[in-house]
Amino acid sequence: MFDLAHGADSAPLMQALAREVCAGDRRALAKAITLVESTKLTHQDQAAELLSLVMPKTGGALRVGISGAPGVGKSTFIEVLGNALTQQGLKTAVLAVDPTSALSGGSILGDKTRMPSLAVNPDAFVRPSPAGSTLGGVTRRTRETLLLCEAAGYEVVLIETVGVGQSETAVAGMTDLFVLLLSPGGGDDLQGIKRGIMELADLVLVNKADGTQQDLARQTVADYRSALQFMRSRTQQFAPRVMACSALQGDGIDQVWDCLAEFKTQLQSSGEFEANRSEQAKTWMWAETAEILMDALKRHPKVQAQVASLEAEVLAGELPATVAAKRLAQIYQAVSSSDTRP
Ligand SMILES: Nc1nc2c(ncn2[C@@H]2O[C@H](COP(=O)(O)OP(=O)(O)OP(=O)(O)O)[C@@H](O)[C@H]2O)c(=O)[nH]1
Ligand SMILES: [Mg+2]
Repeated sequence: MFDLAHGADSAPLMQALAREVCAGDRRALAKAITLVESTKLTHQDQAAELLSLVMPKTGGALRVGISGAPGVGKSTFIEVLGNALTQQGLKTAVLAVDPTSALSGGSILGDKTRMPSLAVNPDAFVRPSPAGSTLGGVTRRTRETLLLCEAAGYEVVLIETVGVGQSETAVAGMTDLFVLLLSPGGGDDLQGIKRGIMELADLVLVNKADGTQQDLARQTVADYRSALQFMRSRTQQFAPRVMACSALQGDGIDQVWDCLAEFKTQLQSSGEFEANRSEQAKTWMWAETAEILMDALKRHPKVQAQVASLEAEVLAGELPATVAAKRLAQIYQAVSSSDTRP
């Protein structure tokens, strides 16, 4: 449907799609996201046009990142929180950042049965992680999808990420607050949680605080509370909190939402909320710029002609990486300045 002949004017199509998205049409939203996720250059141009059109309608949602080790209960938690939010009348979207999806061929949210009731909830929108070979690519598409969801009227956007690698940092960079889920017991090492990830958390949740695990969960909460005292807070206004919950039984979920809402109010009144978003947008602009330039550089024939030999020399330890990088940049600078010469 979006495949227009080269040079054809896609503006009316994008204007219509933008109108439908902003009217909250789910099918239009799904279509718009497919466009944003497409790797085709024509689609990317159209997606950029669409995003510019919906931009004035974005920014209205509370953006929440949710992370934690595999199996800690992220999907169960998101499902129960999402349903609680829609019951309060808050339209909720669920996105995911899973850079491993390209390798494994599946994504953490690909199997909808893992959020069976949220997937059929008319006030919720569940979208699996886009596939991608780089975290940068996956992150970019998720950011754009987040904006589309806001334009479509979603008031809370929950972004699940796998608790591995750099994806937490990427998700923290696109959300207003970041929730880290832990299991009862175990220290940081046991749970595979790195200190850097603890520093991203505004709210640490000890999940599975039910059955025989309740006492252990209470102890874990106490342990993390004292550990967090010595850590730098991500925001000036809000010291990170530690709470227990049971996603399975739905215990403590209301308190979690109260905490998130309080966070939002406090940061908004101090101006830190908007300042954080502006800073994120600026960082995103530079990340995009770097990606566009890197792409253009890698695709240029003169650069391509040199890459193999430079890589081989670096691999063999004959050439310092910095020298090779400078040569590639110089080749690109030379060709791009001659390209623009009249
Ligand atoms: N007892 C108990 N079990 C839970 C709770 N929350 C989740 N589980 C169980 O833990 C298992 C993993 O839950 P998921 O929600 O799939 O965990 P996840 O973190 O999304 O897992 P990945 O997406 O694979 O990283 C399931 O068997 C859940 O039923 C809880 O609060 N209490
Ligand atoms: Mg999951």
